[in-house]
Amino acid sequence: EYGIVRPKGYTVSYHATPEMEKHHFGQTHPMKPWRLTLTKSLVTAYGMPFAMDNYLTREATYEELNSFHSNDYLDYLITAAPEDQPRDIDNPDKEVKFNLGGSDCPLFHGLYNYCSMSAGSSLDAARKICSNQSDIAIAWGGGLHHAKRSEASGFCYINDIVLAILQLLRIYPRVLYIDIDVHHGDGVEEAFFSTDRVMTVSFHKYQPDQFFPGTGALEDNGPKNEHNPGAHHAINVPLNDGITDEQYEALFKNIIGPINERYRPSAIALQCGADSLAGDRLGRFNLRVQGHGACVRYCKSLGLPMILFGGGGYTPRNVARAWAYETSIAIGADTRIPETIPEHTPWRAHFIHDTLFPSLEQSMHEPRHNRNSEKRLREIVAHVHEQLRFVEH
Ligand code: ZLV
Ligand code: CA
Ligand code: ZN
Repeated sequence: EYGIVRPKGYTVSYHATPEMEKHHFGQTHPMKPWRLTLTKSLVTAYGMPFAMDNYLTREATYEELNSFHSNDYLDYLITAAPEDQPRDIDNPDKEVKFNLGGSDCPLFHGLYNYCSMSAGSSLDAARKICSNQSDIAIAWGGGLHHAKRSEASGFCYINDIVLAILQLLRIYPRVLYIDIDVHHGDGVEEAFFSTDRVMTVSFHKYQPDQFFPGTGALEDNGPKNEHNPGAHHAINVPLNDGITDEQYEALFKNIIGPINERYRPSAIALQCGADSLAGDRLGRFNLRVQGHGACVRYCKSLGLPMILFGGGGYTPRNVARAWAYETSIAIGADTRIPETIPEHTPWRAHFIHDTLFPSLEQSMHEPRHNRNSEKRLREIVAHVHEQLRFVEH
């Protein structure tokens, strides 16, 4: 269909399971695992599975989760019961300690299964990259970048990205982590704070005390102690509301290009959080599906083995559009797929507009005022280039 064929000379793998998508965070919670079903339905309607290796995700094992997370956190996560079931009344302090059960990270039915499948998809993706069986591996169910070693945070319980990068580090000397979710990738940054084998780069809205998680200032570049190998290996790109495709794309290339030349990564881990799109329920940017996808296209052009992770994204129809389009970029079919959403797409009515590329006006009633001046963006690029002078190569 649509002339979509396997790309010549390289392999793309898609890691997912319908099991993960059945879970619910609760009626009013913005995270909707069902967006993964909508994504898969669009990918399938366009005929893309024919061009990829498709793997049904398994649950990650306790031992695998334990490669980053602590035993006491995992032990509690396994037994943690949702609000409507009898609780361990001896342990209210543990929920506080692990940041579980609040409104951001509720304890819902099947939570451990949801977490271990998200991690399983990212670990499978990493293993396919390590064994050279995939050149690009896709795990839209992963990308949960806020989770800490012993703490849930911002809708994230298990940091599947850290687990996957730890796998990559068994084979690849240096991994470049890039995060285009509208939120700061704090959990991944913190996990690799003291190593020079991972460089982390997050683009995000930054407004301390106003926007979650409040970290990721331009000047935060890793340990301040120069003797720590991780110094200068955390890059933060703090942005304001309303950034456009043109600005974001230029910024992305001006930052990732020089980082690639200076750091010479051997693999890329790209978190594609879709809450940076215009019209997202939580996001504040004016990115279109094309602008978000351009970041994936640019990373692909670097010719390195790469994992694509999901992440945030709270307007499911736009999440599905972006991740389906980015899947088409991975397989090199982006110029071949029609812009009109196929007639036979399940839940087609959910897309409201029948195009893969809604205009800003179609995405939101009134586009956000752009609060990013060209001057400030130039300062950000200059600061990042300055940091790179300290990076050994
Ligand atoms: O997209 O939340 O602002 C990766 C990701 O990056 C907060 N949380 C925390 C700090 C104090 N709180 C407020 C508690 C809010 C509880 C419920 C919502 C409910 C309805 C609508 C919006 C929210 C919400 N929560 C919006 N922003 C938050 C953030 C967490 C954002 C996590 C982003 C995760 C998957
Ligand atoms: Ca980010
Ligand atoms: Zn986010």
